[in-house]
Amino acid sequence: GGPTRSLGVTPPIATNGPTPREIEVTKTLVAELEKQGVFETDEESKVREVILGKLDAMVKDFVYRVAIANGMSESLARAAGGKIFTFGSYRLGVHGPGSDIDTLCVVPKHVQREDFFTVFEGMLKDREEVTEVAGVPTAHVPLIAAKFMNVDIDFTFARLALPRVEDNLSLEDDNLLRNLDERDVRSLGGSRVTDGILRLVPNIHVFRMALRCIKLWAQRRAIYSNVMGFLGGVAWAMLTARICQLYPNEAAGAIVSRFFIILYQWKWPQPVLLTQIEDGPLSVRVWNPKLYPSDRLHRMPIITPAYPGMCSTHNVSQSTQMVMTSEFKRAAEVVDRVIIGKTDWSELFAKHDFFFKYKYYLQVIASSGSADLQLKWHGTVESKIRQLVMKLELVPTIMCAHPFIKGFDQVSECHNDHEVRLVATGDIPDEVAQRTQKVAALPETEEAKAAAAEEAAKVTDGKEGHRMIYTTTFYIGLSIEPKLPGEGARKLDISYPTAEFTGKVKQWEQYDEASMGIVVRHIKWLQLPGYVFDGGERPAAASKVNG
Ligand code: 3AT
Ligand code: MN
Ligand code: MN
Repeated sequence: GGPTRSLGVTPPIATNGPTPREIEVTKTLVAELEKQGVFETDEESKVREVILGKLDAMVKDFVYRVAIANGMSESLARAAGGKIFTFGSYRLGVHGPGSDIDTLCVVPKHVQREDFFTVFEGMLKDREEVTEVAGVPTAHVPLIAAKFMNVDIDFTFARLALPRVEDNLSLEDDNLLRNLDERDVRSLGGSRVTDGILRLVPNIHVFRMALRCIKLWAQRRAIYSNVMGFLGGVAWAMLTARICQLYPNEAAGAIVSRFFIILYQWKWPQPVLLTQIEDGPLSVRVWNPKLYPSDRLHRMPIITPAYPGMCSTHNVSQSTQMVMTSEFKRAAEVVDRVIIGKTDWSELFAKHDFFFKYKYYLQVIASSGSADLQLKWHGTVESKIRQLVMKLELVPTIMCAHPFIKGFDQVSECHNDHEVRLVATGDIPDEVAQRTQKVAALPETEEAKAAAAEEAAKVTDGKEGHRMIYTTTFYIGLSIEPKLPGEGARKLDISYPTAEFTGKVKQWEQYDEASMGIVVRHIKWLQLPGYVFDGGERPAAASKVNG
C-alpha cells in the first residue's frame, strides 16, 4: 500500500496490507452487500446530485430574499451567500436507495431562524418538485422535513455570526461557534462530527464498505437504535472508524473481522475516541468522567470527534450492553467461519431471534383514539422505554431486560367499551382482530391518513359506541435467574418499576386520561401475537393463546 497516515489516540495495531484470502472475502462481502440491496443505482445517485445542486441554489436565493427584505443593497444581498452542507448517511457515503439526505443550511447573521420556518418553508411549498413539507421548529434540532423529487430531505439550519457565507467556507474551525445560539451550535454539530469522522479515517473507501456491513448487521440483529439504548448511526460509524485507524492498510473484510473481535474484548467503560478530546472557545461541557459524575455512568462511551466532544451512547444500559456484547461474540464467530470458508456472509446478516429468545415478555401498550394523537403518544412512550428497562434491571431476579427496537402499530375497530378496554390492555378479541385486518398499520402518507380518517368516520358515524382505537405495543424480553434446585417457583414482581414508569409517562404535558391509555403487562412466549412474526415464521407450537 501507500504511505500510512497515523490517525487516532494510539499508534496502529498493524500496518500490513490484506492477505490474498482477505482480499477474496472482501470481494464476497461486496457481492453479498449488493445482493442485500444496500447500494443505490448510478441513476439514483445522479438524481441526488441534481437535487443538492437545486437545494444549494435555493438556500442562496433564500439568503438573498431575506437580505433584500431587510433593506440591504442588491450587491450586498448577492454577496451574502449561503451554503448547503450534508451530514448523516449520505455525507458518510453509506446511504441506501431509501435513505434521506440530511442537510444543513448555513446562512449569514442577517437571516433569522424564524425566516427559515416562514420564507424558506414557503419557498419549498412553492416548488413543483416538492410533495410533502413539515416544519418542526420546536424539535431539539429544529428541522423541516420534505420530499424533493421523491427523495426525503431533512433540512436543518444554522445562522453564523458572519456577514457572509461563502462557497469555500468550512465548518471545521471551532471559533465559528463563538456567539452562536445553542440551537445553532447543536445543528452545526451533525455536520462537524460527520466531517471529523471522515477526516480521521485512513482510507475512506475501506471505511465505507466496512460501515455498510456493520450497519446492515446491526439493523438485522435489531441493535440499531439510539432511543432504545443501543447504538445509532453516528456511534456505529465512529466504532468502525476507530477499527480502521487501528488497521490503516487493511481491506474491508478484515476490518469487519477485527471490529467484532476487538469490540467483544473492549475494556468498557474505557471510551472509544477517534481523537483526543479538546477544549474549545465555549463555556459548554465537554465529556469528562473525571470531572462529571454523570459521565461516569456511561457504560460504553463513544465520543464524538468534534468540539464539544460528547458521548453519543449515554442511553446504553446494563441490558443493552449485554445484548450488544453477545452479538459481537456471535458475529466474531460467524466471520471466523467466513474466513476459513465454512460459511458465507449471508449468515452474518441473519434476522434477529428476539421473539424466540425469551420465556417471558413485557408488553407496553400505548393506546389512543386518533391517528394524530397516537403518533405523538407513540413517540412519548418510546422515548421512556429505556427508563423502564433500567428500573427492571434493579429487580433482583431479572438478569436482562431486552427492549425490542421498534413498537408495533395497530388500529382496531371497537364496537363497545368492553372491546375498547380489551384492546387497550392487549387482549384483542378475534372479532375485533378480523375487523382490524383492513386498517393494519398507522397511516403514513397524507392519502392514507385521509382514507383512514374516512374509514374511522364510517365506523363511528351514527353507530353509537363504535370507535377506532390506535395502539402501539413495545416489547421487552425478560431473562430471569434460573431457580435453584429444590426452590419453589420464582415470583416475578414488576409492580414497582411498572407503576413508576406509567407514572412518568403520564407526566407528559399533553397527557389526557380520557383519551390515552398506557398498560404494562407480562406474557409468556406462547401468548406473543402473530404480528410479531413474519409470515410462516412462527412455529406450529405457538398458536394464539390469549388470556
Ligand atoms: P439513514 O440512511 O438516513 O437511515 P442516517 O444515519 O442518515 O441513516 P438519520 O437520517 O436518521 O440517519 O439521521 C442523521 C443524523 O441526524 C444522525 C444524527 O446526527 C442526527 N439525528 C437523527 N435523529 C436525531 C434526533 N432525534 N435528535 C438529534 N439528532 C438526530
Ligand atoms: Mn439520513
Ligand atoms: Mn434524517
